[in-house]
Amino acid sequence: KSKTELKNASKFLSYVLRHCPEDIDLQLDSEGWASISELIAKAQPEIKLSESLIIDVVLTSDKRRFKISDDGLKIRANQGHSIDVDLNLTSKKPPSILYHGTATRFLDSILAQGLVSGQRHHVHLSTDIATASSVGQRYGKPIVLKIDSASMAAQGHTFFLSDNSVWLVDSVPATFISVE
Ligand code: HQG
Repeated sequence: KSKTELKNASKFLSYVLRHCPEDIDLQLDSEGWASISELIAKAQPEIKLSESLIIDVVLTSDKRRFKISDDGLKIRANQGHSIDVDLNLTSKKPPSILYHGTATRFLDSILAQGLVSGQRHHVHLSTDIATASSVGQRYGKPIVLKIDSASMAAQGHTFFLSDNSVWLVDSVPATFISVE
């Protein structure tokens, strides 16, 4: 399969599994799972998916965005949803420092209000600067913020680790943020 084919399928899966399943009349269960056969049927004629294409997208995804259920029948996104799904995330003690990549144009607002989750369920944080920088690049000139996650955890903020190793938290007050 070509890179373009994989990328288009990945973008389509992100869209329907994280944000708008109703656009193709797809049912997700309360934990965000969709039946793979139903997904393939309902994706047509918008995009031609097959089981092997979906498996290739899951296996080649740089960020491991999706997961196939143990029985092989269902798929869901590991994080990044704007729709209400319960991923059954368990809270976990974070590393003492985490990073958030954003665009320079958001900096003033972030330093005034802290990081907020916006459309998504959580603020997304990374363990490394390079990942954070590439996340920030999506919105403009990237800037990496350093988050004092140890102090946040000590003060009662709950952190979660997604299946694809993204750290998630409800919000980050400005006092815990510095420019890396
Ligand atoms: C910014 C991608 C102004 C925030 C990535 C970000 C990630 C504020 C944007 C995942 C703000 C939200 C999530 C405030 C936050 N004022 N701007 N107070 N608080 N922001 O896309 O973290 O490729 O919802 O800095 O890799 O960029 O889709 O979040 O710039 O893991 O799999 O508001 O999405 O993964 O943007 O990205 P997003 P994000 P995928």
